[in-house]
This record gives sequence, C-alpha cells and structure tokens, in this order.
Amino acid sequence: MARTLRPLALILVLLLTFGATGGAQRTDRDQRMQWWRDARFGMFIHWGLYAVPAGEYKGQRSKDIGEWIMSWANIPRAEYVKFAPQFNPVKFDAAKIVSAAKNAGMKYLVITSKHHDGFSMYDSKVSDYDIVDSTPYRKDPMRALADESKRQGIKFAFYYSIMDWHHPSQYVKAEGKDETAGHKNTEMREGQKPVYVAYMKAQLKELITQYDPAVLWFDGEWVPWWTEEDGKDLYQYVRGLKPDILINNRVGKGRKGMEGMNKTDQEYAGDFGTPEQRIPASGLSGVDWESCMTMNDTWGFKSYDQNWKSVETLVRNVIDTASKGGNYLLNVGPTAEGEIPAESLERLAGIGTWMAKYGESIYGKTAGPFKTQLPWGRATSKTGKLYLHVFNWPADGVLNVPGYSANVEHAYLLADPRTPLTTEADAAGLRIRVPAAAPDPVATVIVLETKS
Ligand code: FHN
Repeated sequence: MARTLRPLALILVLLLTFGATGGAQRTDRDQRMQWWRDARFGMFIHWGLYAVPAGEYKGQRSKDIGEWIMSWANIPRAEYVKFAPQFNPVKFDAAKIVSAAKNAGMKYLVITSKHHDGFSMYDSKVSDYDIVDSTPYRKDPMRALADESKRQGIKFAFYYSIMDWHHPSQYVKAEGKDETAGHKNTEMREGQKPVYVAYMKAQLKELITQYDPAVLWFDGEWVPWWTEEDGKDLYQYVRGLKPDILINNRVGKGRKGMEGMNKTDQEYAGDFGTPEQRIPASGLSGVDWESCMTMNDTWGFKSYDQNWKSVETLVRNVIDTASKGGNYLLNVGPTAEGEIPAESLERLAGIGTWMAKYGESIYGKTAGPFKTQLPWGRATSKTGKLYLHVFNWPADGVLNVPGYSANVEHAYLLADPRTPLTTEADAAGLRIRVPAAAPDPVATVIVLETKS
C-alpha cells in the first residue's frame, strides 16, 4: 500500500498516531519513548499453564502454537484448570533468565502476566486462578523477575490478554467447540462487559502499582466485543496509573492483522506498532514499531517443536529491524519447571557474542539513508556515522555502496577502528577496499564517519 497513491495520507495519520505530533505532546512522547527507541532489542517471554501439557493433550499433538492448546485441543475450562495443581516450576531462577536476556544484548523483557487462558502468573487479589493460589508453587515469579530486572538494569514489562477464555463473562460459540474451551474469538455474555472491564482494570492496577512495568503489551484485542473506544479508555486508564508507561497498539483496534501497523482511517490508541512473525519490507521514518518473533514455531513451550532459527538468522533479524528504525522482540517459552529451553539459551548466547562486539551499531541507532535494499546487507545510522552491516562479503575485496555520496572522512571495521579502510567515491557511489575474508561471517560492521 505504501507504494500506492496514499503515502502522504498514510504517513500523516501514522505520524499523528505514532510520531511527530504537536510540540509539547511530541516532547512528552519522545521523552517517554527514548529508552525504548535506544534499546532496539528485547526478550518476549510466553510462560503459563500451557507449559504443563507442552503441546500435547491426551496424546493429541498439533502444528498450532503451544499456548493455544485450550483452543486447538478443545479443552473445557473444568479440564484445563486441572493443569494448575501440576504446575510447580521449582527450577525457575529469575537471575538466570534476566542474565540470559542481558548477555544476549537485550535491554528489556516483556512477560505474559495473563495470556488468553486467563491464568494469572502473578499474585492477583482479584482472582484465585493464579500461580500463588492455584498451584503447589505458591510463590510469585513476577515479583522475583521484576526485582531482578531492576537489579540488573533491564527494563521489566508485562503482556496482558484482553480475550480471556477463563473469565465467566465470556464464552465460545463455534461448531464442535465446548462453550468453555478456547477459541479464536469469545462472545461476551449479556451485560457482562462492564464486569470484565472492571476486572481487567483491577488487575492492571495491581500489575502497574506493584511491579512498575515500563511497557504494557496488550493482545487478544481482536474479539468482536472490544472496540476502539474501549481501547482509548483503557489506554487513558493505564497512562493515568503510570504517566511514562509505553502501551502497544493492541490496546485498541488499529492493528492491520499480523502486519501490525495501524489502519489509516483514524487515529488509534497505542504508542507503537506490532508486526508479528515478520519484519516490514521497509521502515516508516518517524514511526515507532516493534517486530515480535519466535525462535522456533511456538510462543509457549512445546516439547516437540524443534524448528529452531539459526543464530545467523536471529542476529540478522536484529540488524534488519534496526536498519528500518524498529525494535526486535525475540521470544522464549520456558518449560513447566521454569527453565528456558537449552536451544533458546544457546541462541541467546550466540546473539550475545555478536552484540558484545557490534552492539554500538544497533543501540540508539536508526534507519540508514538508503531507499532500496542494499545488495550485501543493511545499514544503521546516527548523525555523522553510518554503520554498514555486511552479510555477503565481496569476493573481490571491494564493497560497493551504490549511490552513496556523503563525504566520508574515516572508514574502518567496527571491530578494528585503528586500521583505516581506503575509499573511493564517484557519481556511481562509494567503493571501500576491504580485507579478503569477512572478519565476521554472520555480519561484519564497517563504520563510515561522515562530514555533516
Ligand atoms: O494469540 C497470540 C499468540 O498466542 C501470541 O501471544 C502472539 C504474540 O504476539 N500474539 C497473538 C497472536 O497474534
């Protein structure tokens, strides 16, 4: 669509929604968003009762995502709640989880306080269907994670689902489905919406006042009984509790499906767009967005999902999103014992090795100046500096930067700043003489210092 005739209208509405609005409003907004824009990379954690069946129910398995087992296995509420007495994550270690995120180069983490199954992963006073009151664990892992995140300087945040398969206000109306099972949509019982909205607000007040989250990451907003007005009301309610909190665009109805950015017919509630399982072809300058993605094919833990992405793919995804001015929220799905799967820890460590060396080219950087995709990689930038991320190293020792005409003062490998690289420029662009072999096969970063 961006390539159609509506780009100006599109950018206008999106800037109104996510970007540059009036002076005072913009400064408030920019101040609020700054840490998040600088962070660029975070951990998503889908953890809940669904880790107990781990993708299998009465011998039935599915290609579908693990946290939706109550839906695809058509499990009635009365059956699903029986997972709670079996949930005892004795191996949960908040310091280990936060360290894994921090050492991977992640600056914030977003964990499921309540997913669609309605189970609260914290000590809620407005529900007994939570980890303290309904499981043998009887402790509050969100307390531990919030405290440990603060201790290690990682921003702590919550995911919260608007759709709730457990709350009595909602039921399922679908062929062959138990009305108390999970499903892609729930119906709202007559006159019950105010009851449920009050319940959500009470839980959100607990979450915000007791754990001080930096972001509220809503989801499940697609249900037919939830409206944009509801979203705007909830957005104001949450901001009223914590003025500098960030709230994603899934609080309202703006999101265009998995593409994640907002429709353009009006201004929608939310501080940033949320593409899911994809990275936009091109960024939208001045627009805040964050791509969330799994490491395999599920958000919640599934014992048999071994379709893991490589470290190379994941590192290049971090670079790709930053090169388009966006954030990357990479998911882990802990087991029922409370541990991040070994395959995820390996990949986090691998990403961390690259980020430890090249993080400067990601944090606090934004999209490069190139309108079209670079043939050999991506670019991020800040005033006076351009970071070239080379995925495909030139066999002839010359890296071509087509159409680039800035006045380059210095060129060097980020990993070896004392060894200057020679450059030549003409109307076709810039050519950089580089070493024969790629210093880093995943992505080598070349820095260009330019005279502004
Ligand atoms: O249904 C959820 C899904 O379980 C998962 O939480 C993802 C993460 O962004 N969001 C929804 C699907 O869009």
